Amino acid sequence: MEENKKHNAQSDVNVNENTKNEQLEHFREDPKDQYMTTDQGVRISHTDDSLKAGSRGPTLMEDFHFREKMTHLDHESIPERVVHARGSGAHGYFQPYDDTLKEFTKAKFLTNPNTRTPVFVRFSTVVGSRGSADTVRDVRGFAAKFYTEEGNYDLVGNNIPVFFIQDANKFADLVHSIKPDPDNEMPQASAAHDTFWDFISLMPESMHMIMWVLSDRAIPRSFRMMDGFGVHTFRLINEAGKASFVKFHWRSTLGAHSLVWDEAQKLGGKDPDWLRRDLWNAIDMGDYPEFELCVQIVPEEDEFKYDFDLLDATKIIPEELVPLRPVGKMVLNRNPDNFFAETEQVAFHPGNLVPGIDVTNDPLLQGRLFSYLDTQLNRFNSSNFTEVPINRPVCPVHNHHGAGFMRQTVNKGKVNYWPNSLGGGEPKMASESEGGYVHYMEKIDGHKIRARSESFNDHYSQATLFWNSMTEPEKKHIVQAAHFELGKVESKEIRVRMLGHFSKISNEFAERVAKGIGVDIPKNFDQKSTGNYEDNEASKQMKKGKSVKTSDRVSMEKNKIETAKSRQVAILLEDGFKYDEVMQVKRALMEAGARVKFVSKFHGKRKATNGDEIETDKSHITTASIMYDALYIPDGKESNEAMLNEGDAIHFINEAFKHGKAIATSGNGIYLLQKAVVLGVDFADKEGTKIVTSKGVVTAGNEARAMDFVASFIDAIKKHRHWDREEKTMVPA
Ligand code: HDE
Repeated sequence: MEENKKHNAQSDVNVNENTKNEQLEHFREDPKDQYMTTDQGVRISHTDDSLKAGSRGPTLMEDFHFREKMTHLDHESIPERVVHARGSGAHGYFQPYDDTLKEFTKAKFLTNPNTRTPVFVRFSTVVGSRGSADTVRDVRGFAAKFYTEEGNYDLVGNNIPVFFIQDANKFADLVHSIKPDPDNEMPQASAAHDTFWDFISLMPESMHMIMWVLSDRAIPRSFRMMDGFGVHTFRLINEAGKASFVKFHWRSTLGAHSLVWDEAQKLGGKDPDWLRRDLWNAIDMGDYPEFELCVQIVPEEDEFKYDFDLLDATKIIPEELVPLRPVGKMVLNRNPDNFFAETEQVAFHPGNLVPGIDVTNDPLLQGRLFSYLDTQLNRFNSSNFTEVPINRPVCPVHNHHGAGFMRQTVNKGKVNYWPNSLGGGEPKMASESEGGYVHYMEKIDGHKIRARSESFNDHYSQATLFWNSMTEPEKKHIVQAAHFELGKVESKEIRVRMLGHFSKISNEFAERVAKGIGVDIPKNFDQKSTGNYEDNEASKQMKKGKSVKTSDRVSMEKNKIETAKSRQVAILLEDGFKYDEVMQVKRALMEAGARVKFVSKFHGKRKATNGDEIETDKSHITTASIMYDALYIPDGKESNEAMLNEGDAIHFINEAFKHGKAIATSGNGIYLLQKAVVLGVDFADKEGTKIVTSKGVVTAGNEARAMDFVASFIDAIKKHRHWDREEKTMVPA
């Protein structure tokens, strides 16, 4: 039924999506069949030598082509974003499933299932500079620009549903503490240094966020495999003017999956573009990333019903209290044509709102409403950045902002003010019924005060909820992350303070962290927040509000989506493998949606036992096990024996094993796995008919049915990582 609805919604669409493409087309340059010209359109006859007075003489000032070319290069960069500098973008569309959200909002793009709204999404890391590695431990930005018929709407979110601080006035301090130190500009793209943990250890409000940042959420396997969150509570407004509170969520249809920390660090060196490349290749190959937009809706009258404040961005609304309601799907189906013009120049702003969506008084959101426009002015040096193609709305834009650097629009006539009679009073105002944006008329009554509400003054409950909702492997990863991060902190005082906070979250957690960082948990720890908190009636009401102690929905493991779609599988082989088996496995993997690469010692052709050949895609020099989700080693005595004598092949196997990846082999390959010191798993008898799956290692005797073998392998791939293998510490890699 639900599926049908989705299907029908796709067939009869008013493809607003094309409007954006046409709009952009005018600016898109295609060099096909064209001459190279100067910026003035003059054809260039030669671009490889500058104009000189004699072939050994000085360059002449009159060389307008050289001067123009050089000037362009000299001015090619714009200031990188102060945070979220490193990002990757993609085009796509959003389409609602049905019109049922009309009950809550009049925003057409959320309620008209016949409209596909074009979107541009930019994923990013936060801390590192533009050229930094993709796989560092960090929050990921998840910013979406919807080019709706009623103007641009930006949902500028993250892949973690809460934030470090409650008030925007602390943002500069947070950013300074986490960015490289001001004296030596180290470390790059990492929180693992004294200044960050010093700041955090004095900021109890950051504890919930810290738990998420130490968790595997902060090292996603792919931008396509992470969830997104609007973080703040926003408002939806319906046709009748009634408001409801709302939290926005993006759910990846591939599920949320992560790397292993060791893998993330190695990828940072071997392929710093890992996440960017993954997104680009997936779109290029037609594996379009998909995200379901969901909302949590809280009626206005329930504002004080919970034991946390909806305006506090360090809190989630547990889904057990308010379930997610699916709204529609976003599909990212087109790579940008030009990184600078699109991904670098796109300018997001949480204040880009359309009728039907409004903000709340969340003090973090309020600060953001100032910052984004301000930061764009620094980056673009002009308020005309809204005219850059990637930032232009698809609906008409008419106003009297007529000047400034690089103004594109040529406004006609004498009248550039309002009200006017000489211009016939146009462009005119729109009433609410004509689509005019009207701010929600919230009643405000209060003293001017530098303080927060007392209802913001609980910094540990949801950090505890997060810890208590994790599976054991997830807890283990959080502890290991804390060992790394705090292990890099030189000040013992800061480490002790962090243990104090951790003991308030969970004694078990604090004790496990303490073991790895060489300091003891402090007694009677009480680090007060630096904020001023003012008691009020609303806070009293919230103290008695509803809560939950755990929330299964915050665990990635408990919500794992099992799919082999777009998983990367390495096939390791040398001369003398069994051709038919390889082809059968490859075909089945591809049918399940996985992607396959042949890897051997060198690039070139490898010969099978029957004489057929396979061209390898990668050599051990150009790839590594960390670039794959699973490993298959085909049977073949000669091939397997060659690998036994190849350090790189053995390392590949060991590392894939250590990182919990699905591994499959049959016949002689079993002997290879055993010799490669794959420990603590059961193997099939290599001459038998049995298939054995043991902790994600699938082995089959050479009499086993190939199709059953592949099916077991695909099942193991679907599980993503087999953490039960981590129990073994004796894996060299
Ligand atoms: Fe941002 N943030 N932020 N942020 N943010 C920026 O704007 C800021 C916050 C987020 O791909 C900047 O254009 C303040 C929360 C994303 O281009 C800047 C505060 C969330 C991106 C800025 C926050 C975000 C940014 C830098 C606290 C999740 C990248 C460049 C009050 C809901 C967008 C720019 C892109 C970028 C300010 C906190 C998400 C400086 C003041 C919370 C995804 O304006």
